Amino acid sequence: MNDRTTTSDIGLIGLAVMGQNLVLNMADHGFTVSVYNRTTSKMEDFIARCQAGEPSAERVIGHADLGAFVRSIKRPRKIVFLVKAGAGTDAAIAGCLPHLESGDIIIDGGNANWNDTIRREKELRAKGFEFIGSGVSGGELGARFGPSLMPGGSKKAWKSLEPIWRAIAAKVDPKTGEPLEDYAPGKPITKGEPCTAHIGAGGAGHYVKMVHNGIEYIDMQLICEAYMLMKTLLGMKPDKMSKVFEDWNAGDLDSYLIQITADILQQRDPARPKKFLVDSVLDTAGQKGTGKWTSVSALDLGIPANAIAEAVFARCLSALKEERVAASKKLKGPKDLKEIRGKKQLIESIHSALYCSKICAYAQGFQLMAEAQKEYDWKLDFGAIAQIWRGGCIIRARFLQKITEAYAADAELPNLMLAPYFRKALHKGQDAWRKVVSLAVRHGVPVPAFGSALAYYDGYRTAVLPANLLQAQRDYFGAHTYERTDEPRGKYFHVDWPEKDRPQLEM
Ligand code: NBP
Repeated sequence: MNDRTTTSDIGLIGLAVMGQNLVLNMADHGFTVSVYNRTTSKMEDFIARCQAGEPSAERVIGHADLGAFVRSIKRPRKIVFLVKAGAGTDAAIAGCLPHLESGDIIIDGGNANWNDTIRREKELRAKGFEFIGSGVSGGELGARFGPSLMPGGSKKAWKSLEPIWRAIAAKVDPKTGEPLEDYAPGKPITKGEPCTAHIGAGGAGHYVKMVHNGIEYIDMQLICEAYMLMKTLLGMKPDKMSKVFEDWNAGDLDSYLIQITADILQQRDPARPKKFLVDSVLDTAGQKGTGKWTSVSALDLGIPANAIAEAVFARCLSALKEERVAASKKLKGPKDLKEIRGKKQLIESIHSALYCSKICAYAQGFQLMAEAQKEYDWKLDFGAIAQIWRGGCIIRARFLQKITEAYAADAELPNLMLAPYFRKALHKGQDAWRKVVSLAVRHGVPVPAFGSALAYYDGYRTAVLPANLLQAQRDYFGAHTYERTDEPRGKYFHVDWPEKDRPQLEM
């Protein structure tokens, strides 16, 4: 594409939406970036687009030849891969390896499964290369103007990548945690605290990105349930609900997802301008797998991330559109319902239900990461993780500052719900939260995320659960043994159940 002999600061392979935007972000911050794409015409189109209107175009160097691309980068080379996760990443890395030299650093910025990242790191380390698996969050706009970046890998490799990652990451005000978002092409934000930090070794970065996405699933589902309640129980139109979300965005629910919900609900349908677009969007949600991975990991590690899993199942249920339509004609809901009064009060209660459920959802995500760090021998800094999520990413929210503060006050916090700020919020909101869930149940409105978050709260605060009976059942049919309330933990007993008089046997 060009024959410049410049040595670039970094290289990037994969010029789809994320790659293109990350390249422009790096170039805006003064880094020279060599770029390569499997399909050369896409690279050429991108270079042409840069030259037609991007202020930093001169720092973007296109290459059609992979060897020339690699040779154009300063050593030790840093090469970011932003290609389709899974087999695409393996193939792209394999194609590049013959051109690399020992000590070069491969950075996978795709949505890799952390198990793949652990495997790739081991394989590449054995061949003499460094490997960083970095979560990149914030979609297209985040990549362009400041993503949240979650890198995992060796400290040595991170040291080399750090100046670039810190420069291009989203920035927040260090005191308030508010995102600094006034960034235009060619005029990047250089002040503020960057939303990136070394997460840990191996797959830690991609694991934390995965949990971020799991939380994103539940955050979105909770908002959708609030919308469903206002629509179904109160008959509110999208523009009226938009106003409610806008009001909420000025308070403790202030977040990117609440803001875009307010925007979405105002949007008219271009095809039918008298209608709101949201009413024309089919109610089936897609998914790419990171919510499922989070739930599978929670099941593997034995962590009760039930609300996160429920958000994944809610998408699965939404996908059964034809079945639901057929069932809606056959399965009856509750009858003789009274008209709902006290609209303003119910909206306030829905706000409380949303906020309390959100606290539970984050508590689950952080509890999961705490277990994962034990399992995979990582050292995660939960305050720093919340800090990284304050800007750039999809779940950015004022709320995250409170999580950072909670872990700053107690780094060993066993559960976020126990931090004084969140405990107080749960105590204050729980009556309204219970009212909303019972009203929804009474009226047959599905609120799986509100309900499962409440079950988590109640389960976690219950000193004696019915698992005594459950364990007895297990011992009855499978001799699985049980521990006793009046004996130290770790001593196991079994009884021959049908013969009631038999003495207990200590195992
Ligand atoms: P896609 O995930 O759609 O991937 C397209 C890119 O992968 C193209 O450049 C394509 O090259 C390249 N590619 C494929 Br497919 N197979 C390849 C192979 N075997 N060898 C080399 N290149 C190959 O792009 P995206 O949406 O920009 O996402 C990039 C990564 O970032 C993904 O892992 C994604 O999960 C992650 N991510 C995406 C978002 C988002 O909002 N989109 C957010 C955060 C993270 P081609 O042009 O020759 O087909």
